[in-house]
Amino acid sequence: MTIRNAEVLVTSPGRNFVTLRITTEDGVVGLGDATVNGRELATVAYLREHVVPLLIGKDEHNIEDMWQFLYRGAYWRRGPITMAAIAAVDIALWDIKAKIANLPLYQLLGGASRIGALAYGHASGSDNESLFTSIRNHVDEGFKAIRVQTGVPGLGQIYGVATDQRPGERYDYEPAKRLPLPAEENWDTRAYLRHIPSVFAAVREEFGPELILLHDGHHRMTPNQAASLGKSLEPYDLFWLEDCTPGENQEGLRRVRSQTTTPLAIGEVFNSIHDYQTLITEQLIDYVRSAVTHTGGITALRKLMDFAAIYQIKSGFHGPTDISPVGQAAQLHLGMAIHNFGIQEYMKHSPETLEVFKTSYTFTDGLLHPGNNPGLGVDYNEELAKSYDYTPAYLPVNRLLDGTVHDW
Ligand code: KDG
Ligand code: MG
Repeated sequence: MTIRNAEVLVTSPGRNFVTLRITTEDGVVGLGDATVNGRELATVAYLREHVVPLLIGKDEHNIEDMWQFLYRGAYWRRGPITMAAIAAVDIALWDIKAKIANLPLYQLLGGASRIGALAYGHASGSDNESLFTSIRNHVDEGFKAIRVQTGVPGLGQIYGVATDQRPGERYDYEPAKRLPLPAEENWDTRAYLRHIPSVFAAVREEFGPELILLHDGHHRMTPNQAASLGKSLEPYDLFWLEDCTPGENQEGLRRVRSQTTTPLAIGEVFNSIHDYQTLITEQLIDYVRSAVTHTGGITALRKLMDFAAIYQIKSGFHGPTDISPVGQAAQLHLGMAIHNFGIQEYMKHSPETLEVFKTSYTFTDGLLHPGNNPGLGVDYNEELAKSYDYTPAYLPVNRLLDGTVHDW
């Protein structure tokens, strides 16, 4: 019952991923995800230099003890790099435990609380016509819930808007560009606020009241602006408005909450339960956006969701393509088991990525299911992975029209 080996694997099948592979003396292999988009080599170094030496010879079964050892033992707590490194260890150990039990991981977390996890896809368009095509593509694929992002007249490339899709094409949006310097985008919040309600009005007019719609504000508004947007979107019955304002200012959400009944989701850049303390205890949000990868793994995210459950707050785990298939599988198992599951973000990985990471999760009639293979249900094709060299990539930087750096 000891860990024999732990390796940090980096691959780039279209985009970068950092994977931790732990092997026990008995030859059981567990995988964990430590990908932090645009800062990948920081988690590689943290794991290789500071964590892997601590794992060798330890009992793979003592997951809680290992979590506390890595969190409290480092003295320097929290932060995306530390918490992604801890997450990778935690996910890999849960994978191993479930494989030894010969059960899919969700069975160890309490069993299935539902037949599948309601998933939302990303649709976007530079104008309404191309947005409608993208929404139709997602509906045709079976999505019952769709995030809607749109271009804003007068602005160029902005967050969440992919190259316009043609009918039947795969939606493909990778904001981290493989460039020596970050791309720079322009932003004008007033133009955005003027435009967005008309887009949701047009989408409801075209697609009717049933389709579940979501929107991501991507941290760009002040609490007052966010309150105004939330109010103006109320007639269009959003499932949520995400990251309407930067979440570090937890008190700022009081202003938003008091002004609008549009449901709010926050937390993809958080990495600890403590980042949510005010938001949860004062019921200032409706959905927790953390990813298992960036929040210290299954052990930590399950505690966070139990805390949220007391306040009727549900999950909406972050699932863009920068969460690897390993991280996505881990949060699907958790989402199957917890009572307060809400929705799962599902941005499909590229075919190249899914050849490196063989997954057992399925998507049918709008629902994701983690599959019933023992463990997470993900295999890593090392030979193929080695053929995709790490390539530096940066997320964009956002500037207001006068050149001031703004939240991206
Ligand atoms: O790496 C940044 C992305 O994960 C983020 O921009 C995606 O906001 C995002 C979302 O809601 O998926
Ligand atoms: Mg987001």
